[in-house]
Amino acid sequence: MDGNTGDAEIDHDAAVFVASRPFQVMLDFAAGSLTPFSGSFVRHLSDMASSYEDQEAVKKVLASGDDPVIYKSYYPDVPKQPRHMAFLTTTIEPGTVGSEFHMTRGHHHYRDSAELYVGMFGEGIMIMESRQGDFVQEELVARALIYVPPGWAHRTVNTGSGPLSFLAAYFGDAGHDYGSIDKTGFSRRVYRGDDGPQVRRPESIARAEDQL
Ligand code: S6P
Ligand code: ZN
Repeated sequence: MDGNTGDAEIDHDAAVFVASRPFQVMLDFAAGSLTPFSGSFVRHLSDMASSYEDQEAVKKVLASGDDPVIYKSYYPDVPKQPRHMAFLTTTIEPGTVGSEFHMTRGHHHYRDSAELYVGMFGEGIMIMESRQGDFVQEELVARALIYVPPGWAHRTVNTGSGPLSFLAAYFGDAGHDYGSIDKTGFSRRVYRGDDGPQVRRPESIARAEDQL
């Protein structure tokens, strides 16, 4: 058996496996970024205006000419293929839109698969909801690991007074389904309350349920 090709002779997945080489990047625990990174994206309020409950508050901010950065992500070049592991850092700026804390857009993965979150700095809450409607919230702080099982939509919310930064690792071929969350939203939202963050059903949903 040829040492260079022997595995390929018995690896029936080889046709879909994109070869790549090991690499190292540095996690910047102060800036919440990767060095070096291959790509990055920024989501401004206008990129996710419909995600927030208080549409009057969204319109007011955007009409003032402001379009604040809500979060920024950095990622390395990992093939979007089975058996690879993609990862990226995200830093959410502090603040609220109306009384709802800054948050990520939130998504399911097209291919239901697990994801691991690692808190780097700041204070936040991750809300997660299964396709069956089960809801779980977990605190995301420095050194917290949050395991998101396959089939659970997830959104991260910055409830602190400074930036919230974390690393997330997921399957290369997981894909991101934003459409279903854009359409139905999560059953709970995270609001600034007098005594700290409140995770509760939006008023509109609570009212509709009261009438049932
Ligand atoms: C990727 C993982 C996170 C988010 C990031 C931005 O699967 O869950 O890295 O991509 O926090 O959130 P979103 O909802 O805009 O992708
Ligand atoms: Zn994800």
